[in-house]
Amino acid sequence: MDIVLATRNKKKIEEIKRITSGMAISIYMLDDFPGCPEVEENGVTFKENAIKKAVTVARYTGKPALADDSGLEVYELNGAPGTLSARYAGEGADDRKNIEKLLHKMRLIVEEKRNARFVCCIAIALPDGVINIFYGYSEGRIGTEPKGVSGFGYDPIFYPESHSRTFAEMSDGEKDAISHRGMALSKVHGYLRKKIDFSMA
Ligand code: ITT
Repeated sequence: MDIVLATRNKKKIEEIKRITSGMAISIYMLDDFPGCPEVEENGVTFKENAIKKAVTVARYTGKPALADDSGLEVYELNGAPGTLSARYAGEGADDRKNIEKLLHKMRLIVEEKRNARFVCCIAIALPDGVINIFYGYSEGRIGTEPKGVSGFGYDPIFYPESHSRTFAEMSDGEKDAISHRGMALSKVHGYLRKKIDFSMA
């Protein structure tokens, strides 16, 4: 099955390609379809944004499209940065600035209240209009300073539950095995297997 990845985030692309490498799919990039419209991510939920991105790309390309809308939710901050994770410190802000802003906002929050989770919502839109949604979550807590150099985004300050290293201190395989994206994509794997078995029956 052909699938177009409806994302321009290079780190996400790297992770999605890595995690789906054993799946029976041929992956296309947005760069393979110049002129594909950009999507304004103004949804209130991860699901709304993921659907918007996947549907826009499936319509334009005529191929199934997979979009990932994801982010970090800090419980004590009522779920912030949430859907604004990529631009928490402003439009065009980089990972370092976003982390700085979050650590500053959390400077008075004590250890026991620094719980957070990563959310990944994946939407697969088919050209005939059918949409499937898959969620993955990774629970953990936010540290007080960045640690590690792997991964991207908030990885250097996120300690997954029952781990004493941040995502950025883990190998790719270690992160994928417990990450929100890994969890959501393993559900995608199950869906694709059923779909392929069905089409061959
Ligand atoms: P696309 O919309 O093109 O996919 P984007 O970077 O704008 O790219 P999102 O709106 O879904 O994507 O924002 C995701 C942000 O959430 C990302 O930029 C990181 O700041 C954070 N994030 C998501 N997954 C993460 C992960 O595995 N590790 C660290 N941070 C992550």
